[in-house]
Amino acid sequence: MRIEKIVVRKLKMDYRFPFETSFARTTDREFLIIEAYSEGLVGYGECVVSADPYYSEETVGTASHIIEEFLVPLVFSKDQIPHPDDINKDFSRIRRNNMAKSAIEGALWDLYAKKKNITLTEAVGGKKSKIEVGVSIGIQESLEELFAQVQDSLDKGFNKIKMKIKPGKDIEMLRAVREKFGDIPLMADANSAYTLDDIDLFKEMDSLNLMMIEQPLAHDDIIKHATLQKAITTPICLDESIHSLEDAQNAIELGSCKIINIKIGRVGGISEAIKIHDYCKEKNIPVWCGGMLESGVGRAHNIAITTLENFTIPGDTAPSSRYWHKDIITPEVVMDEEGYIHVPEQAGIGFDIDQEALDKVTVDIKTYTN
Ligand code: OSB
Ligand code: MG
Repeated sequence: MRIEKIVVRKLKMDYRFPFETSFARTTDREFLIIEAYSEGLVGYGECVVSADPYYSEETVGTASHIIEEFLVPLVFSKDQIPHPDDINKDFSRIRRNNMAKSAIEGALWDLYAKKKNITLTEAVGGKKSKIEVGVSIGIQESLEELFAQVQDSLDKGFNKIKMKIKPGKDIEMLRAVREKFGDIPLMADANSAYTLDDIDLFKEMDSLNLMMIEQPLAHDDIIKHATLQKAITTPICLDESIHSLEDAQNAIELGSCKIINIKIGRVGGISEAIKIHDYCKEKNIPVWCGGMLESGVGRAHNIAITTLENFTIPGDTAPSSRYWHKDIITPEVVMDEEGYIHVPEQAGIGFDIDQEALDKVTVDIKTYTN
């Protein structure tokens, strides 16, 4: 395919409620939506950055710069892009900036699937017709609020409860939830808030029978996680530390984790996500799809990769209504009572863009023509 035009929209959307992690409390989201045009079709990609560099180093500003100055010119320099994997190879010359790359690559994946008149799920080689869903619950002020959130999530049918933790709001809250709700599928996400000095805390957590503890140590660490994993029985799941297949290979080789959270944006796109999935499958390391509080466009991409076989643990891709008053896709992402999202059957990402809703939350538009 030859890309004729790329549109970069900057969006600002308010969450239905504030979301607190160990690194920030957020009430709204600034991010980018990419439109890639070719022969009357449009492919959509989401750049899962935030306004601030607290989860990763990328922001709306850095991603816009990399997209405008490097990625768009690179895409336009190609007369034909036979497959999205090809653009992944071309982008590899540019170091990191994975969320920026992933946004453009994601739009090309959608476009590729639409051109072939197949679903994005078929394009990535996924087989499932529905995917199992979990929920990520932010840090709550009080135990009462936490209990209410957990109860509500169980009532809605979510198949995994992930609790965000930080020092001072960790083992007591996890223990309280375990005692009140019994043997529910429960895990914790620390977003790098701890060090090896906290090893005794993690040993104590072993008694809570958590499904896993996500990213307990530094965002760029693989070595110390191996030390921690050897000292505890709870599986460690890496999120922030894994940016590529190479990172995944190193982490698995060193025994730094027993599970990997794959986020398309963090690893630079769907092509790399598939490579990590395949490698983990070969090594018997289960994976699940993480979330970045995406709009429906990012959610649709997440649904597609979660249909791959080794995504055996429920992901964080919850329904649109959990986050947004009004999502930018139609229909919105919904979940059935058993906590499954049914994979859409329409070509490409499988959802239409709600143009009016999209225009309403667009704060800036840049158009690049080839
Ligand atoms: O660490 O998985 C994370 C949200 C923003 C940044 C990082 C993370 C998260 C979540 C929420 O856990 C997942 C979601 O509901 O999309
Ligand atoms: Mg995480």
